[in-house]
Formats: sequence, C-alpha cells, structure tokens
Amino acid sequence: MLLTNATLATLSGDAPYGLLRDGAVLLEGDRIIWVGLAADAPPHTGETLDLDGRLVTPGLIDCHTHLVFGGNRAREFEMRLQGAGYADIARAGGGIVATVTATRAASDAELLEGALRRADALIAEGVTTLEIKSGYGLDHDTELRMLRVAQAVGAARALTVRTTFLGAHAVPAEYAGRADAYIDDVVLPVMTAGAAQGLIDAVDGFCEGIAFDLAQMARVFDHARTLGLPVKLHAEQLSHMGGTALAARHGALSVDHVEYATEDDARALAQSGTVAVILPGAFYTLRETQVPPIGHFRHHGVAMALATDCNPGSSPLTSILLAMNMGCTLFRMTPEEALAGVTVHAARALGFADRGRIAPGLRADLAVWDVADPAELSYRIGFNPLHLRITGGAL
Ligand code: DI6
Ligand code: FE
Repeated sequence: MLLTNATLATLSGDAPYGLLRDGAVLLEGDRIIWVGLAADAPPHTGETLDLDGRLVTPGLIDCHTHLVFGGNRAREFEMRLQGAGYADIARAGGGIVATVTATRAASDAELLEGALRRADALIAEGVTTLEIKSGYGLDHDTELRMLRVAQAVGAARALTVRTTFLGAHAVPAEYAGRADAYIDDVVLPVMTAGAAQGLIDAVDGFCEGIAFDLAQMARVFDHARTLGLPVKLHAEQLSHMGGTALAARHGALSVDHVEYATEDDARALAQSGTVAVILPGAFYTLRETQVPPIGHFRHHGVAMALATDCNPGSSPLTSILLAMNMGCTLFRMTPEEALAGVTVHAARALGFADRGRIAPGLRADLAVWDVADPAELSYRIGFNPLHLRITGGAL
C-alpha cells in the first residue's frame, strides 16, 4: 500500500519534526519499506491511498499507564479538594491500597472490560503501542492476573501492549510496616513466576517516602537483572529521594515523573541513556507546583518521553493528546518535543528499536491526522483530529 500526498512528520533527520511535505510512504506487510517525495515513489502493485495533504505521524505510544484496575477514586478527589493531601490519604489506608482492595475483588472479566474502555479512548487518538503496569494486586495471584489481563487487552485490539511488573508499587495492608518482608515474600518470587510465564517485559517500582526506599529498590533491580529483565522507576515525584541516580546506575530504560530531579540527575540520565518520562497528568491532578527540570534535560541531551500515567488516583487521564498539551502548557515543552515524547522517545522508554519514527524497516504503525501542521496536535485542547490509524500495515 502506498500512502501518498501526505505531510510526513517522520521524526527522522535534521528538519523540525523530520517534516517532509508532498511525501509518500510505501508499506509492505507490517513494515515501512520506503519513505520519500510522492513524485519519487517507486512502482508498486498494491493500492494507493491519497491523503489530501493530511499529516502522518508514527503511531502514538503511551509508555506509562496503570490501565488495569478495579473501582475508582472519585471520593478521594473530593477529599483532596477539601484539603486532604495525596500522601495523607495514602498513609490513612486510602490511595493505591484502596485500589488494591477493589482490584483484588474484581473478576478478570471486569478488569478487562474497564481496561478495554480506557484503551479504546487511547486508540481513538492514534495510540498503537501501550504500556500497562501491574501494581494494584500486591499479592501473588492478583499481580499475575493483572499482567494476564494487560496482555489480553493487546490480544483484543490492534495494539501492541508491553507489560511492566510493578509489585513494588506500595506496601499492602497485610505487610504494613514490613516493606522488606513484602519484597522478600511477594515482589521477588512473583517477579520470578511472572518472568517464567512470559508475563513481564520490564520491572518498575515506586521510590518515595510513602513507598520504597533506595536500598529496597536496589534489591528489586538486582533481582530483575538475574532474570534478564530491563528496569524503570517512578522517581522524584513528590520529593527528591535519589531514585533517578539509582535507576541510571542500573542502566534503567526510563525514570518517570522526575519533578524533583536535579541537574546532576539530568547528567546521570544523559550518561546512562535513560529516558525521562514526563507525566503532566499527575502533576495537574494533584495540583503540584514543582515542575520537572525540562531545561536541564534539554541542555544535557536527555531524551524526554510523555505519557498519560492513566491510573485511578493521581492521573485519571485517557487522552494522550491532552498529555501533549499539558507537557507544553504546564512544563513549557515544545510541540516538537511533545510529539517526539509520544513517538521516538516513548519507543526507547519501552526498549523498542522497531517503531516511533517513519523510516524504512520500521513497523508500519502510523496515525493520519486532519491537520496540516504537527504543532496543532499539542495546541488544541479536547479536540481529536485523528483521521486514520494503521497498525502493522493494516487500516
Ligand atoms: N505514581 C503515580 O502517579 C501512580 N503510581 C505511582 O507510583 C499513582 C497510583 C495511584 O495513586 O493509584
Ligand atoms: Fe505511574
């Protein structure tokens, strides 16, 4: 299939957005095999799709979500509006632990149905690859169940799903005050079991005062290494704990949130090639004031991804386009950085080398938009200009 008469944001080469006007893309099977000016398109036998000058980007990648969960936390939203803090609610047994109770009580079918509704909202905005974390089970069966449901989302839709094991998300009520015992009894053995069953693509944790400290996260990372699994970390979201430097030392794929990261952290990330995943939905929802050090990341050449962090507590967000808008409006990322953040750098945050740009040899995951200028994707609020989504070469 030849897509022609298109404006291509290839995210490749030196031009802003890798922009190519009057462009064409030739697809064969699930791959892109040629990209260039429409006038130079090679002869082909398949169908031709005239895009009338529309914008084509790589399929969008949401590289950080907690899409599988039971219940919701609307009541906590009300409590926060009356002055309660996110960490206070968590310490009082609400927060993540409240969602754990609801998730354990939900059936697989209920978990899948809720997750598909959220995945469909992302798909409708051109998402073709989605990461989903566990972390609301916090016991052997429910963690593995969450990972299986996450994989079922990918099987039920034209979508690639990457699963991340987040057993070290919070200390469950039955281990209150015994975080190390929880890691020994649950996190490490469930990681081993999930890896053996092919349920885990990466391992994550929450390094924070209300969750796990540096030494505990190091134990989780060391175990992941013995299983050959890449790691990532929720770090410096609510305070500076040093998780970014720890993750960089472990060669992490990404560190996520990073509002409280420092310039030294930015240097460490640049050195280790770790992606900083920017999550404005949580910053916005919790009405935080500490903005991530975008200028330091930019200056030191740290790759920045952007994601929804879709979760029932701190970021009930199922719009990747709104995450892009918030990255620009709240954090002063450029629209070009925002688009790179949901394509080329998001791919890297998930360890993918076969997607995130429009280039020969890469997977034919594309989004076609009813806009002429790529900045429009970040500029508009609450508007979805998706025209067409292509996954693995199929419309
Ligand atoms: N940081 C987050 O933003 C989510 N997890 C995390 O470690 C929030 C999870 C929740 O509040 O349910
Ligand atoms: Fe998160």
